Amino acid sequence: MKTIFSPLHNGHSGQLEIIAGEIVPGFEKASRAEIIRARVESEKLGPILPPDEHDLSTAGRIHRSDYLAFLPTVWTQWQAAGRSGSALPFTWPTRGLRGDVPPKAIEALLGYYSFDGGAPFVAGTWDAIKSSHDVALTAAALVLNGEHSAFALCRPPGHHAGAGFMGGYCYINNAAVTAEWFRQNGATRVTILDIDYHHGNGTQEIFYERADVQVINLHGDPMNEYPFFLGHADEKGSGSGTGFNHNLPMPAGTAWEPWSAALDDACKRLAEFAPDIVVVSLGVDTFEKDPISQFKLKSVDYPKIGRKIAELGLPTLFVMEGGYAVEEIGVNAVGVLTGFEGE
Ligand code: Q9C
Ligand code: ZN
Repeated sequence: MKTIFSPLHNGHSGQLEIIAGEIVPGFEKASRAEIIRARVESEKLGPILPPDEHDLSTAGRIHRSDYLAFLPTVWTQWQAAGRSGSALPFTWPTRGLRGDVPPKAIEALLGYYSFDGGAPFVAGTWDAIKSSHDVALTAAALVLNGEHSAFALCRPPGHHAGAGFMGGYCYINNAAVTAEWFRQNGATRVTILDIDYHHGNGTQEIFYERADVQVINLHGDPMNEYPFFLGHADEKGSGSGTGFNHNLPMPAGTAWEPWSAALDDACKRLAEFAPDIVVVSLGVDTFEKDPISQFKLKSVDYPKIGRKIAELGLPTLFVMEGGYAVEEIGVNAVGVLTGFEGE
């Protein structure tokens, strides 16, 4: 399996976040991608190739054009306002406020285009976002051109980003862009199978009214887990998309047995849909030692996940999402891929 990777992700580093009332270094850090890349090498998964440049036309079909135009300007606007540190919002247009009037001040625009304070900008953030997008589309092209699978080693991740907002470390929804690109380039049906610990709220929103892209999510129950405000089992799609969104929320403490039963359920629904291509939103924050998550999967479980996905027998694109136990992130993420290849 080929891996697509760009070192430009490294410019998106040094961010801070507030968690449990404390300011801490961001969990979504550059070493995550570097450690996965090193594991791809040491496991001899296959060649590691740089991305080709792709324009934002496909992203423009799933994201709002004003949102996409805003992202490359954030750091410049932040600096022009005399700020330093990380560009972060602290005001959001929730119920009772005007969410229909884009403001002018940069800190207000950041709130207008986000659903939380979890997507900071530093100087290299836009170049990292764009490189992650290019990584995803370059890997997608490998699969469309006949490779059975490919690994998009994306950083930053994407699945929390919706049509018009960022959040949860995500800016452009890389997996959603590839699904749309597959649809534009000959695939009739695509499934996005999201196995990140957190519900992929952005992906769900983007495809919620569509019957051509099935979205299946396995995740921590949003009653008690981020992103809290989407991801319940009764969200099944709307309009012609009704029946094409599947949520499988699970409680804190979920270990391999119930989690893999949910994956079997997901694979059954996926097989019934019979997509031409599967896009896996690959998060390994389901790991027992993940610092911000509550599931109990072990390193030996990740190859079993890959094997179950391989049994579908479909062309598969793996798109990297979350996973914050940095020490084991390479073993776990690449474990899924080697499991898929049957090693
Ligand atoms: N201070 C992914 O796994 N943290 N994202 C809230 C707000 C939420 C996880 C941060 C964790 C987001 C791609
Ligand atoms: Zn996650």
